[in-house]
Order: sequence, then C-alpha cells, then structure tokens
Amino acid sequence: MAFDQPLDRTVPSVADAIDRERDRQESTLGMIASENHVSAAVLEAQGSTLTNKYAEGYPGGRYYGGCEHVDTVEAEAIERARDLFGADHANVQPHSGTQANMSVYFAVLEPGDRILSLDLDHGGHLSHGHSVNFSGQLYDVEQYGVDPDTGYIDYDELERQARETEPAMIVSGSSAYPREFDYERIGAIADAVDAFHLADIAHVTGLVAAGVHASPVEHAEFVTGSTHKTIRAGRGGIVVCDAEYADDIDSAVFPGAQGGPLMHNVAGKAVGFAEAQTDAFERYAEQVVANAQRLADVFRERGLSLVSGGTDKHLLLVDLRDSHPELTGTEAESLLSDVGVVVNKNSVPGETRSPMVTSGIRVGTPALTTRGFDEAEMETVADCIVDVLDAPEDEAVADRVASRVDDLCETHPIYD
Ligand code: DSN
Repeated sequence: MAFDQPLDRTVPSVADAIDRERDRQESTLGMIASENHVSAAVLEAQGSTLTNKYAEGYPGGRYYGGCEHVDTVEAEAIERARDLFGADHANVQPHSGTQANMSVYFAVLEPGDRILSLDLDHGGHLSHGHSVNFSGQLYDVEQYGVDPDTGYIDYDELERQARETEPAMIVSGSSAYPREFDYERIGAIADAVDAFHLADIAHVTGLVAAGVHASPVEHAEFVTGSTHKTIRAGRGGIVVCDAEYADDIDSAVFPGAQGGPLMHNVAGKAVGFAEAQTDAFERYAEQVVANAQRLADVFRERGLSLVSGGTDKHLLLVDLRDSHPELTGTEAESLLSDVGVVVNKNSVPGETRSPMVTSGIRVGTPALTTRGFDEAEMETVADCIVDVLDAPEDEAVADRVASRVDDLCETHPIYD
C-alpha cells in the first residue's frame, strides 16, 4: 500500500463510508442538538500532520522535542479561549467534555466526595454522576431536578438539598435542559455550603462565547465545555478556571486524566475559536436561539408539549406523552429519520420508559443555522416534523415531507 496514495485507492471501503456520511449530512436536516458542521478551515486543521506529533506537557514545557510549531498552535488556542470566555486560565487539551469534567473532579475532589448535580432524566449528563459512568462510581452523587409543574429547575429545592447533603461540588449544566441556568444563584448556594461550583456549558459553549447566553465564569470556580456543539471548533473539550486553580487543572488534565494531547484537534480549536471571535459568529449564535424559539412557537401552536414550555437556547425537549401518547421517542426518531429529519429520542422529566425507548425527542438548531436557515424556514421544518408525527402511517404525508426536506437541503448546501 503506497504511503502517499489517496484514501480511495488504499482503503476504498473507508473512503466510501466517509463520502456517504458527507452525503448523508448534506441530504438530511441535522437537528441533533449536540451536533454541528465545522468550517472547511477547521476540517483542514484537524486533518493535518499535527496528528503525528506527541506533545505531552504544555507550551514551553514539553516531554518531547520538536514541539515548536504545536506550541504556537496550543498557545494561540489558549489565548483565544481566555479571550472568548473572559477567563484567567484555559486548558484546551481535554479530548472531550467528559474528560474536561473528569479533570476538574480529579483536581479538587477525593474519591467518595459528594457531588450534587442535575438528574439525567431532567436533562443532566452521564459525567455528572450517573451510575454507569466513572463519576457515579468514584463519587457520592446527589441529584437535583426540575419542578414537575413548570419544567424549570427548582432552585429553592436545590438550595435545600445542598444545605442538607453538604456536597463538595455542585455541578450546573445539562444535555437536555432547554432553559438558562441561574449560575449566580447556584454559585451563591455553593458558597453558602462551602462547595465548588463546576459549570458544564458543553451544549452552550458557543452561545456563552458569543454573549447570547449567560456566562457562568464569574460564578463558578470551573467551567467546562465541549468544542463541537454550539461552537464549531471540532470535536473536543475545554476547561477554563480562576488563576488559583490553573496548576491543579493542568496537572489533572495531563498527566492526571490524559496522556498526549490530540494536537490536530487543538489546532481545530484554535481555528474554531478564531471564527467564534468574529461578529459573524455572534450573529450566528443569535440566529441559533431565534430559530429554536420560532420552532418552539410552531410546535406549541400545533399542540406539542415542550418541557418548560419553550427554550432560551438552541434546543427543545418535546414530551410526546400528551400530544402523541401512541408514539415513543424511538418511534418518533425513526419516523422523522425516514423523511430525512435527524433528531434523537430523549428521556423527559418523570420518564417511565427505558433510555433506549423514551417518551420524548430532543430537537436542536445549531447545525441548520450553520446552513443558513432562518425563522421562516424553521416554520417549514416545524410543520414538516409535526405533519409526520400527526400521521405516522400516512405515506402521502411522508413522501411530501421527504420531498420538502430534499428541497431545503439542496438550497442549503454545507460544503459545496
Ligand atoms: N452526548 C452529548 C449530547 O448529545 O448531548 C453530550 O455529551
């Protein structure tokens, strides 16, 4: 196998799968709230020779020679992250949001310490202490939730739980909670019980960077995020923190939780962060939220129940139990996939079905907004979704919606 041959000659099966995945992304409406499309520049950085380089350590202090160029890249990613989030310190090496969270836990907690975090069924994340994740196995986890009547976090109850359980850390942040967190209130509760506050902004990293979502940086010792959701910097994670914890976090990321950083991904972050510092990105982030709110308006008008009644950000959580009790989340996901609308099934507060079945779907706008969709087009998309859910066995409806989806995809190419 010649070293310098293109992929389609050396391993055509993989080349073909990559081509087909690109076609799939171009020819469907990607509405998984945690997904997005990175720029050609980020793709170029991530597909570069930086993947060949070992760089354990940090810029200016590595355990390997030949790091002068990756040092430049990482230093730039760090500076751009500090600027975007107004933070004293940034570590751009975590391979994912989960490993960013792991690093924060390792930095300041001992095994057995107590974490107070949002329940998974109420929108939380596995790495916030779920029993199947290292976080639930190493730490003693208490969970807070949303008010069953409003769908909003019950901060009075959270405060009561914090005072009663005296956690070492309170985690704010979520995967499927459609409202802004009151970071100031959680920070004050954490201070009152002498706990650390970790704000995991994985889903809203880009919205916080653009200033269209509240920032937790003033109210949390640690802020973690992923870099491939609402910010388009390629797959990875990040930690920002106060200066006093900089050394602890750096040691916890490397050598504590990880070995060599993925320098091609760090380069993707540097490029994506540069893009996020532009006015165009701020307009993008505003449009993400406007699109989600328009989607919510149409869903409500057409009778869907939304957890908390709507959204402050990029995602909606549709509770199908009232409007479509005959449909599970899995069935809704599958029906929509059949017409080219890609969403994910999702547990809802008070869930009675398994995580593989669920009673809800989560719908997000970051990727469609990257393709240039505006509110008027979101109305069309919303109608397409509800038409299919309302008539799951009507082939004429499915054909009409699939054709409309094709039109929308053709008029909104991603990379072409
Ligand atoms: N699995 C991601 C999501 O879809 O929200 C979070 O890590």
